[in-house]
Amino acid sequence: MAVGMVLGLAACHRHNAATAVPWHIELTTTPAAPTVPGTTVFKVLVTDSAGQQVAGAKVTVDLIMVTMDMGPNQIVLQPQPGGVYTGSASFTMAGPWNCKVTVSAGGHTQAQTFPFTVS
Ligand SMILES: [Cu+2]
Repeated sequence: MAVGMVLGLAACHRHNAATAVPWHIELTTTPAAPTVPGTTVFKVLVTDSAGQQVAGAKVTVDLIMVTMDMGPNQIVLQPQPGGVYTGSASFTMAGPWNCKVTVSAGGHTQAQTFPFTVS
């Protein structure tokens, strides 16, 4: 008796970029605990689901205060070697913030939010 195998999931969705989604988005900041006043450096590493670096992406970071509307505060990160993107910005108030990282490449856009407490 033949045993049927269903392999359809692996090919269910393709994008132009030769990267397997979903991506893994990793954010590190310097300093790790941001302060006001102060400048925070944002470093984002993007890898695909196969562990390969995602280069040539547009990466933005939106700083969104959780407890009130502080207005838009978005930076566009600059590409570095190795699927890394960096930039710097300043938080405008102490308290709870969300850093929304948005990555776009090859027709795929993926966002991830990282919470920070700014002191
Ligand atoms: Cu505020």
